[in-house]
Amino acid sequence: MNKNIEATFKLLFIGDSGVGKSSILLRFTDNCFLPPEDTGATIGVDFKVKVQRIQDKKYKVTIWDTAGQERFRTLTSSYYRGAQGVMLVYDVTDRSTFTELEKWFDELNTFCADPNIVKMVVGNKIDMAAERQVSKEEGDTYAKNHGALYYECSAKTSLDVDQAIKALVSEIIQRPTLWKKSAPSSSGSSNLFSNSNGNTRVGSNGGGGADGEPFSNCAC
Ligand SMILES: Nc1nc2c(ncn2[C@@H]2O[C@H](COP(=O)(O)OP(=O)(O)O)[C@@H](O)[C@H]2O)c(=O)[nH]1
Ligand SMILES: [Mg+2]
Repeated sequence: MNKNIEATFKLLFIGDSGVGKSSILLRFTDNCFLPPEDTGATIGVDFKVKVQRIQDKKYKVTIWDTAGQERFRTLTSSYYRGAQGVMLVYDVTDRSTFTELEKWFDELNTFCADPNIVKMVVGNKIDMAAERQVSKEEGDTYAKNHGALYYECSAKTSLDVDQAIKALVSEIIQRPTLWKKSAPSSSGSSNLFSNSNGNTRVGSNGGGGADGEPFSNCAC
């Protein structure tokens, strides 16, 4: 399978606790949504892996999730290292999580200085339309002002989850300087295992590719 993989990308989620980062990840990789009482206990892996097909080419996408450290704002540089794409997630029904994006952008810019890294602001929980506190237009304008893509989605109904991640990966593909490097990165050791459907789990700190594929190697 690896012979057919064009490249391996590292994406990661940041944003306040409770906005739905782990739920988006689970929806994308396993196409399921856990009830609220199960999310805290069950979710909290380092990263998950999924092969994404774009224009007849296959890309291995490793998506990193926090195990709750964002609550204490203790994400470290190793979480960010080697990422080509970042999703800054907020909850459209909770304006404070939108306001807090400013701090997440600050942290991202501190740890990831590469101006080419693809950023995407994601408004989640759009299934709760009656409770919406941030309009699509406001989210879109905010993202544009920060040089980021913008998507809204619902991990619960699955609306636009795949589309958002696919758009992020497509944008990374458009920026080959982010990932077409000849030499392996020394910035992190990879410890990646995927099962037979190429679709899960296990990680260690640090970024990087796997199995001789092109390495993620951004300047962060
Ligand atoms: N209605 C709704 N609830 C969601 C959605 N995504 C996540 N949640 C709920 O929001 C809470 C926090 O989700 P979680 O994925 O743990 O957020 P994280 O802390 O950012 O990883 C949980 O109770 C989820 O069930 C969504 O799209 N719609
Ligand atoms: Mg989580």
